[in-house]
Amino acid sequence: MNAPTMQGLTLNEPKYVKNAKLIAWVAEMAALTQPKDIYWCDGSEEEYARLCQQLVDAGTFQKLNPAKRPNSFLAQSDPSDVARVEDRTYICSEKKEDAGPTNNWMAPAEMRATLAPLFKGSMKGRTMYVVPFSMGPLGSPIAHIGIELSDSPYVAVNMRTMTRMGAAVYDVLGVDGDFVPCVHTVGAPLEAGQADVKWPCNKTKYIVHYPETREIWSYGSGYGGNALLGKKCFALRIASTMGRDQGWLAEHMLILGVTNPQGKKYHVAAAFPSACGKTNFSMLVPPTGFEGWKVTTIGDDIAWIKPQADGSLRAINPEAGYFGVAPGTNYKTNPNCMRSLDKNVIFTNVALTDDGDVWWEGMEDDVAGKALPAHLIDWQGKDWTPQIAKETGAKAAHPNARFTVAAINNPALDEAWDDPKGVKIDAFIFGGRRSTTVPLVTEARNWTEGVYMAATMGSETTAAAAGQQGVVRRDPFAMLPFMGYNMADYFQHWLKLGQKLEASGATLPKIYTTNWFRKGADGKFVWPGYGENMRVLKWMIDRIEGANTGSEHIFGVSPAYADINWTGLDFTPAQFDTVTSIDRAAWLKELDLHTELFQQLAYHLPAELVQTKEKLAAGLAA
Ligand code: SAT
Ligand code: MN
Repeated sequence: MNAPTMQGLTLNEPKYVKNAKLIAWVAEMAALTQPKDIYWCDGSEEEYARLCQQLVDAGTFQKLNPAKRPNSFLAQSDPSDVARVEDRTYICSEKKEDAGPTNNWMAPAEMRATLAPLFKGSMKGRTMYVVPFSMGPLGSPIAHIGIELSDSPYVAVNMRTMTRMGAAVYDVLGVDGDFVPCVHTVGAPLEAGQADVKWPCNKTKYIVHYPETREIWSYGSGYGGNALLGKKCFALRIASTMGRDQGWLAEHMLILGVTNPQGKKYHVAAAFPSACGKTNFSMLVPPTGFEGWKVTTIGDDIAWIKPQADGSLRAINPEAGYFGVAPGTNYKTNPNCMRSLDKNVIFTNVALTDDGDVWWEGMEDDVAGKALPAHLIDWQGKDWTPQIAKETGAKAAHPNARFTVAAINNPALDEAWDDPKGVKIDAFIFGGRRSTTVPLVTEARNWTEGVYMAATMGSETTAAAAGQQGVVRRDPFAMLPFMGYNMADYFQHWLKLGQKLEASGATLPKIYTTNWFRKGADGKFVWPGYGENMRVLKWMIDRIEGANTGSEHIFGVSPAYADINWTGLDFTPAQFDTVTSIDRAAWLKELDLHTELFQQLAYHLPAELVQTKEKLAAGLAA
């Protein structure tokens, strides 16, 4: 068609693009944002290499030493653009109640009027990349398609790793297929003759979702979940509303397979807030004492879960790569991850070594007493030495520094990771980051109590979001920053789904809460975590198999010391007590915070949850 746009731009869409709605939308967005040209990504290897080289030439990427990290690059972002911006993220439903009290809201018409002048001409002097992607295996009944228009080649190459991106998406889309339109600009137009910067972005930022029309508009940031719109924006915020309307779940969950020595396999979906070790848990290496056990990764961050006719729940990972936190990752905490990062990686905001490799805080902790590098270039391009770090506290890598790597790099990748049917879920885990109060592991007695535990989960904030770190906030289902609609309606959606599955006679997945992060009197973590979490996982599987281990307390069922396999780990009953004990006074205060949350979410809050709270409170008082 090659329709000219207002600026005399030609769309130049490839012959295989036949979707009229898509072509018209690209023309409309080009007329609005006025890029200098339009480039349709095909997702090929050659294209990836070419765009990476272009990013090197522009100074955004540094090519790492190919002898150390083949085909890998380092990007250092603008220091003001390093994390998700929750206070700039909006759910623009027609009615405020539909966004709910936990989301920023603006009426769609008002937001459109706010964004129009910002997007007008926002891509001047830049190329608009048309990025076609499938969230989930191409053509899977659980998958959905999106098209991202972005003026950032960094976004285009990251999307190729993070999603099934490329020309094959147009075959699935066909002439009249549906897609979620995603528009992204860094908000830094180039006037004629103006030189570009390494990491263009804008002080003003808007991450906007229109759930009713299923659109995403992102302005001003080039980083992570603000800019890679398939991830949190589509796969969680928009998809959660699709799930509400269509009867399925879009969750902030890893999915792992765990196979016992007899070859029986289970699948677990686990929700943790950002930067609380989801990638580590999904790639867990069973420790000494668990010979013959195997853990395999289906996904590390997001799960789309659809109920089946037989009452089971089947899950896919909508993503195709990992955008994981680098600091703290090493051969001890996550050896599979370290091996995944051997080649073909984009690193963002880690430090550069003098021999052209990468480094981040914690990388040296795999071997006791290992020396720090004598000199690095830190994530802001400045000299870093152990001495400077000691004197100024300067971090070599930003605490939210990330790697972008394809799932196929992961040596622990599950053979079903790309199966369009997904995998059957046997258990859900909800894990917060709490220094106190919440015990190591608790099994809910029933679905409603499980939903209650997930709904009232609290967690200490991390560097994944801009703002203060380490303060406890309620983070229901680890979805607080990612909910596309009213949180109380979402609780109801979970309860209803459980009732529906139960009515079909199916065995519901068990629901657990965990807390790997309790601290002792010395302020240090007591539970060793990482691979040792297998010990807790095994107890859950024993329970799924019907073992009557553990004992019931006010909140559910937790293991006794003797119920856990301790072979190969020196962990005393006293230490176990520190991570499992229930402090009644602390829990009474905790329940007050649940009350506060329920007051905030009073509109549409399911009565079952209030009743559950009263039951727990009565148990505590007894
Ligand atoms: O920056 S992202 O939103 O993609 C990562 C995260 O917060 O989990
Ligand atoms: Mn996440």
